[in-house]
Amino acid sequence: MKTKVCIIGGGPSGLLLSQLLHLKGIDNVLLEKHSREYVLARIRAGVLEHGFAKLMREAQCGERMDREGEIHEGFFIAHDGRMDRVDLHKYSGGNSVVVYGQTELTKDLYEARDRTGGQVIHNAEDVKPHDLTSSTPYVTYRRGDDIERVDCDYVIGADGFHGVSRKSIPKDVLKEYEKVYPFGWLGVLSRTKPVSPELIYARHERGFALCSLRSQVLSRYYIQVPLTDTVEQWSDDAFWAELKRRLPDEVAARMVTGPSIEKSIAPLRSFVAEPMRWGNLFLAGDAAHIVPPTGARGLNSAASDIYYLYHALLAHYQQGDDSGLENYSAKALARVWKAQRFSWWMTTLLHTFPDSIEYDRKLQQTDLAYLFSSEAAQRSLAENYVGLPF
Ligand code: FAS
Ligand code: PHB
Repeated sequence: MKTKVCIIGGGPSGLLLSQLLHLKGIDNVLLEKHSREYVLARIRAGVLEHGFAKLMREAQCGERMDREGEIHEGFFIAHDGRMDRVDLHKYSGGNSVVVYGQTELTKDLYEARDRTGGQVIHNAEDVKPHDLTSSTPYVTYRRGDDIERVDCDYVIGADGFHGVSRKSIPKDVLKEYEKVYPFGWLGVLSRTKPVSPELIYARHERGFALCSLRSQVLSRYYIQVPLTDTVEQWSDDAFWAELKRRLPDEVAARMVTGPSIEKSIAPLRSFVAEPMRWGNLFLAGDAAHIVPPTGARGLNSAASDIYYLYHALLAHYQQGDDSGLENYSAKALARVWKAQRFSWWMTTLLHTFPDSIEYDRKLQQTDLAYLFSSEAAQRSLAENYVGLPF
């Protein structure tokens, strides 16, 4: 088959770009290696920057997000036996974030693609991009015994950290930067009333904890665990007991516990691949960069990639202007690295590091004391958390 843009990966990055391009009449085909059920079974991000929410509305996919999502104008940091609130609205010049699960957002994007006759091909196996530096790139994939081919102008690698796209860039061209953290997050989803109307990030000597939510009847909690831990080692009771130990007494006392409906451990890493373009291949989202989820930048870093790619492809097809495509990698990476910095800072501030010394712990306490004594510091945190401009 022939199309203008072939998108590899049916996660939020690929789907959002596919829908945005479609609405502007730019023909595209999306290849996803798994079934839709498999993709939608993954529990991931929960906080959307205002820029991401705006893109969802522009893609005509924001209606349920606006109806069911929650606008959050602040969050708490629990530390040293106290709770301090970060006023996002005040310190970001009136912005906020939307709390709405990535699973729901991905569902909305799939439904939009269905509604608009999108060409989304699931269970596309052995997807392989070819001739990426030629003017006639193409992508092959296997459906059962048949090898199918998609001829296109551009290939978008939105296939996540483990995808095929980044690996299609020659090793002597690609530069990878990685930082692996010596711990992971054990996450639990439970049909319980959230312990707090706003998120609580907790720094505790036993380890980091996070109280988040998906709705007023669906809570999402995390605790920092050693990389050697497995989900099987953590009963629900053990999880709830440890979470409470890391929270202020008054929060722990009102915690509503219940059976976990999802429980998983995610390792924490910071990762960036440069460049994000090679020939007519453009990387977007987790295919090019990963952050520890502490600053809620993962999914949101994908948003600016999609925004830049969408406008660059629009300029190419509508005005013959290729400046956006030429500048994509540099422009996307400039914002990606700022999200990397913020995520690293939040992670370093709030987690306990196995090899830390007393001096490090004093610095963490001082960083928090400075944060809540300085409007400038809170403005910096707030502008990063609600999302730097695209
Ligand atoms: P995705 O990985 O979501 O999607 C890529 C898609 O490509 C997948 O559907 C995959 O099946 C498909 N694919 C892969 N290889 C392919 C191939 N060869 N051919 C075809 N298709 C292929 N971010 C936050 O902001 N907050 C969080 O709390 C948070 N928690 C996370 C927990 C986990 C366990 C993980 C892994 C990530 C988490 N993230 C979080 C980050 C996450 O939300 C990503 O930023 C987001 O999924 C990025 O979306 P995509 O770029 O679309 O990549
Ligand atoms: C979540 O709700 O899953 C979530 C929220 C904020 C984060 C990370 C995860 O920083």
